[in-house]
Amino acid sequence: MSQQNQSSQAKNKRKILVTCALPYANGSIHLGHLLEHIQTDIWVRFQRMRNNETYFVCADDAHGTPIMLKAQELGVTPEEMIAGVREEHMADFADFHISFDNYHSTHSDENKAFAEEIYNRLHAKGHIKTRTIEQLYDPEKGMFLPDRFIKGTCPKCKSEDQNGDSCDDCGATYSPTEVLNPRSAISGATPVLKDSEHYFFDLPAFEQMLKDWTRSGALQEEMANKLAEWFDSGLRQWDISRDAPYFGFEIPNAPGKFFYVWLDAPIGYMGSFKNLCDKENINFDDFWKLDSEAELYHFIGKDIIYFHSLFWPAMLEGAGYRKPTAVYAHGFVTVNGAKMSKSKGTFIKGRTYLEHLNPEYLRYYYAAKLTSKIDDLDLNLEDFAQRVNSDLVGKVVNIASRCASFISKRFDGMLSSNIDDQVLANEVMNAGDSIAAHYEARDFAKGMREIMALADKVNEYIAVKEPWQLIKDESKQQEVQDICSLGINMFRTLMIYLKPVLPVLADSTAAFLNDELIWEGHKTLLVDHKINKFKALLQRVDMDKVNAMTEASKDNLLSKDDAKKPAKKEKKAKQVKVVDNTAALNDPLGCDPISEEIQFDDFAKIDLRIVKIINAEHVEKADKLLRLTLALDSKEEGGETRQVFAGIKSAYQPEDLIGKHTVMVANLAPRKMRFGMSEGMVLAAGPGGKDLWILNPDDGAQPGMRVK
Ligand code: NOT
Ligand code: ZN
Repeated sequence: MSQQNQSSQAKNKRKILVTCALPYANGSIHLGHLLEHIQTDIWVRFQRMRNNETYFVCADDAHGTPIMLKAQELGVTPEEMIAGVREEHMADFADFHISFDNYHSTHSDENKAFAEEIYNRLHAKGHIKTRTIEQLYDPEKGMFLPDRFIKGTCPKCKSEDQNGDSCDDCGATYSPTEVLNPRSAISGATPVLKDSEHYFFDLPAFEQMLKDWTRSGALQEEMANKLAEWFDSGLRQWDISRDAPYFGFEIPNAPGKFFYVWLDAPIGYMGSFKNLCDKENINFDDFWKLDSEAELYHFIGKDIIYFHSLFWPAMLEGAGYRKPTAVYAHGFVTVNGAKMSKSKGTFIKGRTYLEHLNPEYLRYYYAAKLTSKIDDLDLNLEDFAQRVNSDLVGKVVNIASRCASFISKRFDGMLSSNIDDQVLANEVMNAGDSIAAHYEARDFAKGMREIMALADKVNEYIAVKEPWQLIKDESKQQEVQDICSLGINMFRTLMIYLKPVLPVLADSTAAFLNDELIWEGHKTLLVDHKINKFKALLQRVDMDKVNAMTEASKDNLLSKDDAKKPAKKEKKAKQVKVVDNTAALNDPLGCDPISEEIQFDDFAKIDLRIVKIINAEHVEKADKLLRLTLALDSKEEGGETRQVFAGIKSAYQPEDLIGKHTVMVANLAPRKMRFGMSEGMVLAAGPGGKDLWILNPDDGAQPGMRVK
């Protein structure tokens, strides 16, 4: 790098501090937490690759009543319990390659000092108010009860054994004092009302500042809209104190009163960073003082927006610290289209995943689906396997495996000094800026799509050139070396782009190529360069292992709650013969053509559509199946298409089907078959064999029509 270049880089070097939400110290890390940690880690690794001075800190959120009670239940001190959980969390994150610079605890000296300092400053400025409130108290246990520790009868529908603040049966929400026949979930005693003086943070005093900050670009659009609603309904003072016994920090000059866990949780970001600064001689104030030019980002889940976009900036402002540059919220993870469920085995712990699958698969899948929006993200396990196999194994690593053996066997591991196709090389090299912009904007899905489109082009180039044919011709040896060298180079450039997502694959690639894969390397090619022998870089995702993981999740997560619930009565299914047996034929393993009775609601969920068969072909080694390509609308090109395997070979030759119309189930979850993904199901009527009927184009039904 030229000197000029170096100094302009130093000038542009940003100082960035990044956090993700602090996991509670009483539970295991699951795939929901990991969405956030992976998202943040990718962004951080990208910033580091761009030579920005970047720090990534997190901690366990160690305070509060649930943690105190859990420790009692286990017969250990809260300190012992949180120490053990922190070790477990750190190991889980490390194994998913989350590259924290520091992982601390909110139960730390640093955090205590900041919590007291911030509170004292707010107090001095008159932002702390006190007021006596009446609350439910467990006389046996001798403690005030948080809402979730009160059980009783719903005041609206009279359903028994409901929560202190909401009813699972009728969905009503209410105040814990309205619950009928209330009892303490801890001791079973009947709670009594008792007075206590509480400390409040005067949030309404910060309304104007918060409104300005909301419009400063610090928040995603959806979040700013949510805030506008909160402003409309009026800000309220925030109760920041809890009475002893409580596991937390005692409030200065308020014996027996403790900071509510949510007060010192965000301060935990500062505490963890201070702990890092002291270890590594970093200037804390550069990042937190009022006029700091450093950037501060919090990555969080959508459920805790309120704390990060109202309380936290107001506390910082009131205490004379800088506010976050931005708060980035993401949605929740669903698995196979539904909320993670213990009974289905889709409530998957990080550790259980690691026992069965490579963490980089999940990093890639999340990256391929993450946008800058707050939408939920579905981890469809079949799609997960299919996507990782087709993109990473089938596209990216495939480039290296197609080219590497020729280079090592025939050319002594040397890459050529000729560039066989400069246009292709330029296209791949020039994509760096656009891919970087997608990373910066947290639009990882777009970035991954762009990278995979380039991988497709490189594979196409190799397929057209057919080096495996040329190698047989003595006079074409140079050409083979040139083609395979370009292939290896393009693989290298793509791996530079993927390095924030796939740090381990990038490391093995670096070792294979004798190159460090720094970001700037995307602008250059390796010529006359020696590489090492190629070893398999990535295994395909094995669906058996995915299934073993969900099986294992069914066992290890059976909680007390699940055990208590009566098993759902198995409805005796009345069996009805289906008219059409395409479903059975569609599955090469043979599936039961008899199905159970369904309700109207189940039927209404089925999206039946008229589609046009735009291609049909034989499937090698399948005696019943045809591979169909279906157009879901009547557009000539560019419309939505689906691949479906249909068991209608007994009735049709592929060429007879092209141009015909049929009805398909358009919202069936994609399913991986031995021959590829089947993205729906087509319906045909008839007894089977030669007699299976579909629609003719002149029947009047047009593609895109819904079937009523
Ligand atoms: N432990 C909390 C949770 O919802 C997150 C705390 C994040 C830190 O899991 N805080 N703030 N503000
Ligand atoms: Zn109710």
